[in-house]
Amino acid sequence: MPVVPDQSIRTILNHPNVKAVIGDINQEQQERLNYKPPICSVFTNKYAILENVDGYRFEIDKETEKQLPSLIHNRVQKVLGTDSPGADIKERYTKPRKIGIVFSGGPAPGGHNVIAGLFDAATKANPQNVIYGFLLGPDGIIENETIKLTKELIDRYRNLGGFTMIKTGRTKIDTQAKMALSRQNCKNLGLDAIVIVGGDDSNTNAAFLAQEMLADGVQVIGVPKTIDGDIQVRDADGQVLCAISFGFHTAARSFAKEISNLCTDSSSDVKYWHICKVMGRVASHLALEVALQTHANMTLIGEDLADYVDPKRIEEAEKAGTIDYTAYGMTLRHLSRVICDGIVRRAAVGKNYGVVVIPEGVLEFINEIQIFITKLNVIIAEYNETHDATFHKTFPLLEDKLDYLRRLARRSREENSIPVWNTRDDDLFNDIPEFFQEGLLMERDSHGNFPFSQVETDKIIMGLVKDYLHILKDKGLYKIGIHRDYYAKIMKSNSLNPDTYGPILFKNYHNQEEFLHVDQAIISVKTLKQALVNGQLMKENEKIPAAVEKVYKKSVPDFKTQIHFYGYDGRGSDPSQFDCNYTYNLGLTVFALIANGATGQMAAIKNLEKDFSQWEPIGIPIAPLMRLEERKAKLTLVLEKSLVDTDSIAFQVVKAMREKWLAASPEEDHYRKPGPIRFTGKSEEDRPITLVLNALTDEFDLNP
Ligand code: FBP
Repeated sequence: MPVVPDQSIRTILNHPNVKAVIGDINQEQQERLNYKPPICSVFTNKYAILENVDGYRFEIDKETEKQLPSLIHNRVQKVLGTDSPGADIKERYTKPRKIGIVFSGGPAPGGHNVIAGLFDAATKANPQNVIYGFLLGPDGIIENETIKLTKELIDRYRNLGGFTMIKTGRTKIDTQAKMALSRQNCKNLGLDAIVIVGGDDSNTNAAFLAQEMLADGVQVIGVPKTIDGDIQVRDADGQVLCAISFGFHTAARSFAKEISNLCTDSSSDVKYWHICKVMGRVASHLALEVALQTHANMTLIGEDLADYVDPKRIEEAEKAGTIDYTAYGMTLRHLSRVICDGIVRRAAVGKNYGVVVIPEGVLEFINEIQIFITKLNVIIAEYNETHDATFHKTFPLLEDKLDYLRRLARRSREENSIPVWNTRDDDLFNDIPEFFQEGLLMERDSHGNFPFSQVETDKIIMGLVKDYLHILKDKGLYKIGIHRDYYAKIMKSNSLNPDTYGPILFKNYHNQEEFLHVDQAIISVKTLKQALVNGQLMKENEKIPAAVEKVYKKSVPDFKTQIHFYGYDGRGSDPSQFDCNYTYNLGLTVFALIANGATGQMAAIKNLEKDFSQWEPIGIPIAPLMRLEERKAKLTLVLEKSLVDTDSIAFQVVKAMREKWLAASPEEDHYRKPGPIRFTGKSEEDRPITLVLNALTDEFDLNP
């Protein structure tokens, strides 16, 4: 290849056609940057005011009342628009302000638009208003790392994904020292308010900061962010205040696009089972939405597995007049059996391929694993509290950790106490594969959460599936169905009479099923020969007819998998229009709350499940939503995570469609193709399918 001289490459790079295609910003991105999200009608007025709304009820936790006395009686607030408020309101609304904003936890598509909405509303109210971005998450508040957010900077990120503008982090402001530094830094900056864009733990943190900073006159507002979709707020009577956190729709759409492509690929080369783990640390909302978007063959929903009881074993126990406690609660073994059942049934109709969706947090709902996680959480937290160095620093290697657990088990025997870790736990733990032991012993995050994304959940489950499929194969129960026409064609083209061999080869030859199933006893070429000899179709010393052997070999399944993880990719995706519009209006709502003196409130949009014209910006009180939960082995006040409601219409629809989407029948698969997130044009859906379905709740009574 001739070397291009420097001079020529410079000329090439300056060519307008080259410039047009190699620039950092492509046309799609330019369209995103230019896009102006529609605004809720209340924001078309010059001023936004707040009105306390009656008719919502919360069950207040005594402990929250004690710890957050100034916020516990906060009410739901509705944002209203006005052009002519009273002079005092006008003055308060337009007074110059300094506001700090921070991202906390994992990125979620739409975060930049929260900043853009806040900035636009703040500078519209008073061009002197200043917005600071705390860098790298809550560490930015503790360490006073900030940048002043300018219009130029914000304009570079409008409608774009990630938290790139100011980055994020997972630090929790959970000690007096960190709290004191945060207060001091906010005072030094002269802040009027801080906005915490985060998940359940970060919004919990927002409420505590709000209480703490009340004395300094610094307001704190939370924003419901997380792709996991587990911030969904209802009042005690089930009235929906926040149907979903931002970022969920984009992540689900992004995963669904990839998974739907795998459905297409897998049903084209018909040789792989694709195992897709999708993010969602605990709740399975993302997996549920992906199921609705793609109609993948099998989707596990953790919350559904948690409800599992083995009816057969209960019945047997009842007959025997005993109680079988192990019949309650899903086990990994049973789960692998459920998956195998689907695989075997599809194979029987010639489909030795398919797509399984596994939620990242599924292990949380498997009783036996949950017990390990809880026990190890306690052990690690207790160790960290009573020693100078942390558990993970002291025991960096798996062997060291196991040795510590062994010592605990031994001590439990000697002391005859009721220990967290006993010999039985130790024996069971030693039975699980090393990579899984390592996973279960991984360092918890600053909130004490178990890092599910780091655990090879799919490998654990699929390991068991593969083992069991081997057993089924050896028993002659896992076979690929042979199409009747194919069988007849092969036999005839080899001048063999299909009807002569059919009844010996297949157990269902005489019924009219489309797919023929090789007899259970035929599990090898040897047993095939035996069957043919016994059926007097050949002699012991003869060779099996090639066509017959070919048909048999076609019935022998090779279970091949491809493992995928969908998480960080979807989290970094550019937001869907739903998330762009949602987050921009959240930003406007944040300013309306701040400008009207609110604190300890979470900005939200009511009626997200309805048409945009019905969206209602509101402030939700965070404190009344808090519950005591065990974190790092201590009862701690947190915002309750919202799990998939197995009574919800969305789940019930998925459950009802399970058999159809498994498609263990000769008909075509029922895959749905959502396609990529489309920013322009009209064909993109305007809200998550889960929301569309659950919005019908009032129309149907599922539990009459
Ligand atoms: P947030 O709750 O902070 O939004 O993060 C959720 C999540 O995306 C989970 O789905 C996933 O388990 C986790 O973050 C991964 O965390 P990390 O970024 O620390 O690997």
